[in-house]
Order: sequence, then C-alpha cells, then structure tokens
Amino acid sequence: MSLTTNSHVNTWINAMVNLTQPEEVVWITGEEEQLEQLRKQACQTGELIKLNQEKLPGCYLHRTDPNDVARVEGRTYICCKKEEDAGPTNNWMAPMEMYEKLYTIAKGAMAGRTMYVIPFSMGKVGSPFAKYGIEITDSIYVVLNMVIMTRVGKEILTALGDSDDYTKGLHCKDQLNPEQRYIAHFPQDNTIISVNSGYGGNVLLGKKCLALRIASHMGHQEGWMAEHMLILGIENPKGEIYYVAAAFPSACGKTNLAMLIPPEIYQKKGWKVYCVGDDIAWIRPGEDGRLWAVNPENGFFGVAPGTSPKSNPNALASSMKNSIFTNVVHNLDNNTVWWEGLDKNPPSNARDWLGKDWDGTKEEKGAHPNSRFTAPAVNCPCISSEFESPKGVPLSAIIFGGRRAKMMPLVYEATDWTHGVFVGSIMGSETTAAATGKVGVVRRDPMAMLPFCGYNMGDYWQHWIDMKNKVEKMPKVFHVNWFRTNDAGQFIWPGFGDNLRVLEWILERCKGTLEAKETPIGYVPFAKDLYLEGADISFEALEKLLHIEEEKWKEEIPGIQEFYNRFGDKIPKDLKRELEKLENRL
Ligand code: OXD
Ligand code: MN
Repeated sequence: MSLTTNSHVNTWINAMVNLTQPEEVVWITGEEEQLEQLRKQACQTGELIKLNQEKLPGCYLHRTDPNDVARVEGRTYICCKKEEDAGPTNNWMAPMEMYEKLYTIAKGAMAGRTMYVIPFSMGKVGSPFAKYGIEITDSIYVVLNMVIMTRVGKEILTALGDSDDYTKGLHCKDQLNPEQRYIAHFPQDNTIISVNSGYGGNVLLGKKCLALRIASHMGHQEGWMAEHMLILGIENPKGEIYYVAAAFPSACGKTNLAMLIPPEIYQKKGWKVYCVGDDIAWIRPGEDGRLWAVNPENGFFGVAPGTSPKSNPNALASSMKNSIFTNVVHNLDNNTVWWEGLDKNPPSNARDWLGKDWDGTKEEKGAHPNSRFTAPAVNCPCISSEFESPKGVPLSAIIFGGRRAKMMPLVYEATDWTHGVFVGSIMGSETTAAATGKVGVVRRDPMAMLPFCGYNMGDYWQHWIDMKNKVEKMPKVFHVNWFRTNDAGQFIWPGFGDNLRVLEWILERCKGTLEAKETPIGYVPFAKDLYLEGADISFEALEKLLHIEEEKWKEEIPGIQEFYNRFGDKIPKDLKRELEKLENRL
C-alpha cells in the first residue's frame, strides 16, 4: 500500500508497477525493523554476508557481478531535448528514443521480484536547499546503501506533501547485461533510469545521478552550483575555523583530504580538521555576500584499497560499524574484511572479491581496485558540527586538483575568479579504476566534473564565471597536485596529513598575510613559506615541486586549445582570453 496520498507520486509508481510487473511492492519507511528484515532476507539469498558482529557490528559484505564493478561512462546519457544542450562531453540520445529503449528493457523486468520504493532526501529534510527523490529498485543492496548514503523514510513524503517537485528514479537490475546497461538522465523531466547494473555509482541514484548530473542542471537554472567536491573545516591554533571545498577526480584522494589528520607538530599547536563532506558540494550565494556549501549526502562511498590506519584512520573508523563493504576480501578466519593497502598481513584463509579461495600469496589482487565501503557520516570521528547545518558553511577557498606525475606544481593560486574558472576548466588527471576503461592515462577532467556535468560544459563554465556577479566575496581559487613522482616513480610530496601544510599556505593567502611568487600560470609559494618541520621532504625537493617548467606548460597549450575547440561557440570568451593570456605569458 502506498505511503502517500500525493497523486503525482502514486500515478508514477502505478505506471512503473504496470511496466516492470513486480510480484510485490514494498515502501521503505526508514524504520529499523523493516531494514533488519531486509538484511536477513539478503543474507538468506547470499546477496549479503553478515560479518563478525563483535568486530564489525552492523556490517555486511556484498559482491557485485564481475562485469559490473565501476561507473560506465560510455553508457551514461544526458537525454535533453537538444543535443547541443548535452554538449560534446556527454553521450546524448533524444528523450523519446531513450524512454522507448529503456521501457522495452524494463518491461516485465521485475516479474517474480519485489519492487522497493525509497523516498529519499539529498540534504537535510525540510531545509530549503534539500532536493527530494523517490528511487524504485529491485535490489535490497540498493535499499540498504541508499539508507546509509541519503536520508530515507516516511518524513520525506510528509515534507514533499502534494508537490510534484521530486526526482523520479527507476532502477532495475534486470539481467545485469553489460550490453544493455544504461544510466540515463532526463533533466527536463527530473527523471533518472538505470538498468542492468548493480554497482553503486550506477544505481544509488541520489549520488552521481541526482546530486551531480540532475542537480548541476537545476543549479544552472536556479543560480547555484552542484560540484564534485569535498568540504572541510580547518581550525587554526587561534580557534578560527575556515572552510574549503576541493574538486579532485574520482579516486584521487578526496576522502583522505576530507578526513585529514594534522601532522603531530600541527596537532601540538592546536590545529584541527573537520569533515563536512567527501564527494559532493552544493554551493550557493549566501545573504552575507559569501558562497556557502552543503554536503547533500549522509554517508561515504569510499574506495577501500589504500585506506589504512596510516592513510585515513577516520575513514577506517567510519566503516567499522553499520557499513556495507563491496568487492573486498573476505577473511574467513575471523569473518572480517581486508583489502590491499589496509596492512601488510593479508589473510591466509580468505575469499577474493570474486568469491574464489585466496590466500594472499597470489599475484592477483584480493580486493577489486574499485572496491568500496559505504559508511554512515555520523560514524566519522572528525565529522563537522556543521554537517547537519541546513545553510552549510562559508567557503574561503576552492581547490582544484588532479593526479599528475609530472609538470604540475604542488600548489598554485589563480589570479582572480575568472582565471580560477580557467584553471578548473583545464584540469587534467590520470584516470583511475573508479570508471571502466584504461587506467593511468591523462585526460582533461574540468572541475572533476567530466563524467558528472548534466549539461553542456561550455554553459557550465559560463555559469561558473557568472557566479562572480552574484557573490561579493568570492573564495580564492587554487590548484594542487600531491602526485608528482621522481625518476624512480615514487611520490615526492609525502601527502596525507602533510597536505595541511599546503592548506595552511592557502588560508594565509586567503587572509592576505603572505606574499607569493608571480609566475606565468599564477601565484606560487616561496618555498620558505611552507612549513616543513617534521615533514619527510627536503627544502630542495620542495623547491623542485614549486618550480614552473615553462617549456612543458607550452606543450600543454595545443591540447587545451583542441579541447576548447570541441565546444564551438559555447566556449566562454573569458576562457579563450585566459588561454591567450597564458600563452603570452609563457
Ligand atoms: C565516486 C566516484 O564513487 O567519483 O565518488 O566515482
Ligand atoms: Mn566521486
């Protein structure tokens, strides 16, 4: 029976029931009793494995189909009426054509299965900035992940009332056929349809699909921004807290930066870091002339491999209760989990992410490189007191970053907002396992939004530029690169907690208390201004990391030009001008 009298919702649900023909329809109320029943059921069918409840209370393990382990950018579509509104970086199909294709796939796809109806909110329920959605799915795994990642339950329907202002999301696992897998967005209808996948980024429709692709379109219409950014608060020894947002491509350390532990010497002085979000920021002009950011999510969908007590103890602690692990190693000796980089002691009696016997001596990795933990944000030891604040936090700085082994300095600052938009637009990064495709090749990933911008990227850049007319005190814009390597292929910058040293410089620049070196690409720190005491890097190595290799930058220009040319008339004039200016300065 429906949980709401909202006729828009009921008409749509009925249509989807007629289409997919489920055996039963279950509305998710958000109540623990119902969720516990679903967990039990999923354990009976093998969809979930209940882990050691003493060591990992409330935790479960799931394995996806081996052909279904990452986001599928090649099969992700923006289906707006005009192709040019999707732009050259998105796959496009006309809405009617895509609906027809997907309704043919979804026809009868839930026969013999249960349809779960999940009312959810991105952002705090009742906040003027929250966006409501309803996801229909035939997967208990999706229900339980959505419960962690978003706010789920009856109260969303109460807050929605009779309104039709909600995102419709249909997800059918169907046969998990990769040839028939589609993640389709209909921004003009506020609708998402995802078929033939069970992998988080493709099926937790509140996350990439709503909170980035659909929300970026909404933000363009409504005068705000939906960004692929972490948000963190930094408290200095004076007790002042500053907030920054940072955009890095998938699997480039956003979760690590968002939960950073200050180096010991900083801790002693009283520095503290608070996590507001690790993946998505919704950013709006505030009444006080600043930009304010909220994290619309309620949990973390973090990459497991590499997460360790050393690299990110806060993420690890977050995943130690009420969490779901996907595609990691199952340690059979104590019914816990393991992944590469957790520690140096792989279990000797285990199953790998495929469910095959694994003893840690094999060359093949035990956990999939894109294996994940889904953990409630409230578990995070450094979660910000502002995490639930409906109005969010004011931003002092916006930081872009990529994974670049060569050329890109440790940090540089844009000369003004428009130059900052330029810096974001030319971001490049080596690809990772978060999406299917080749790993380690440099691709342009503007603002880390290449796979997530729900409209023409040229219009998106113009929207960024125009924000300066809406906001008096714009945050300063920076670019960082933690990933420069030496000739032996080792990282030069120690990274992790030591990144606070760079953040300190950034905050000083925001306050206007430090001079910086003017270079053709922007302002770069004088090496003496980065505090190195206690860091495992020499002054000379730091100088190298801050050196601008002008010849290499010149070589980048044709690639940027070529990338910009793809946008034709949509490329903002301001960005073309910034590119010319860069060329002239080099
Ligand atoms: C993610 C991603 O899962 O960016 O956050 O792929
Ligand atoms: Mn992400």
